[in-house]
Amino acid sequence: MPANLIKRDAIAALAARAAGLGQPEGNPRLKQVVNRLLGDLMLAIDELDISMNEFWTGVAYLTQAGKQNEFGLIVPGVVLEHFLDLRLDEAERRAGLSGSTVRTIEGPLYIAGAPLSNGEARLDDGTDDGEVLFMEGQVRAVSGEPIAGAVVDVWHANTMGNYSHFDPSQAAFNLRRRIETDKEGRYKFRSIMPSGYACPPGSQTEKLLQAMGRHGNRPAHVHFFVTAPGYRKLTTQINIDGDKYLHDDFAFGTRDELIPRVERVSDAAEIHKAGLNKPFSRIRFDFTVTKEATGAPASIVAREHAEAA
Ligand code: MBD
Ligand code: FE
Repeated sequence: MPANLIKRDAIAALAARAAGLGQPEGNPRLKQVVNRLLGDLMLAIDELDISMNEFWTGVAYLTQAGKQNEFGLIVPGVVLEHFLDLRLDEAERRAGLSGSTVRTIEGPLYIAGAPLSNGEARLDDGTDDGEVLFMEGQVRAVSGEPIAGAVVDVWHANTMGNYSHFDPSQAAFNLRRRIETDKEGRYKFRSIMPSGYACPPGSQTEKLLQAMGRHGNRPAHVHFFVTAPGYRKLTTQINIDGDKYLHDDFAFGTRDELIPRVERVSDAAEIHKAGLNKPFSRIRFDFTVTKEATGAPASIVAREHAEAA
């Protein structure tokens, strides 16, 4: 079929009617958004001459993605989750907020309610023979003041790149903890070095990426929510330097400020001192959070999370 078969004002009128714009009832914001998205979609169909076969292939794709609970994975894969971060960064900048550790995407694999401990924790349950990783740092305000009683909610993958809960072979909350900072604002943990995540083979997400000539890999990373009363919630990650996908993350989460130095420790005395018998790694990373401010865009995001059983 040729493109541009329908007049633009006819498309606009259809979108407006379908979105209930002429109706007094309903949610005005929802109508506004549906009107815009429908209108843009019909324009795209007409301009690109999207065929019926293409259209219904798309519907089937999304139906299957929904059945497999993959929207949380497709969203970062098509850059939208990163795009939302860029918008929040800019909105904060315009609200005069600055000095925080940079944010990056939450991703779809957070589980609320991880065990809470004071000052330090061990994240791994000892069943994964990965390289030991010690990580520590301080949570501070922009003024430099340490924040005692901040909560560092940390989660990461195992050496297979898999996350507990979503990977039923791991114990509940393996590699997930909440650590409350001590009186000097410090947190520390022992864990294992994660491997990068790969989209499940055969998943709808992977099919889409493949069809676009892309891969579905993330570099190894560790996720954090950092919260403290009176401060804005920070959602971020660190990436493990040297990873093959460090600057080629399918989810667009890597940011230069979030690649701390990884200290590889192989000195026998140091190994012994750490109570280990093989080389390990150490990362120091401090978090800076900004004070909550009236008029600033929300830093706490309403988002559905998988529930621990
Ligand atoms: C992950 O571990 C992740 O952090 C993101 C953003 C997407 C998929 C898997
Ligand atoms: Fe992740």
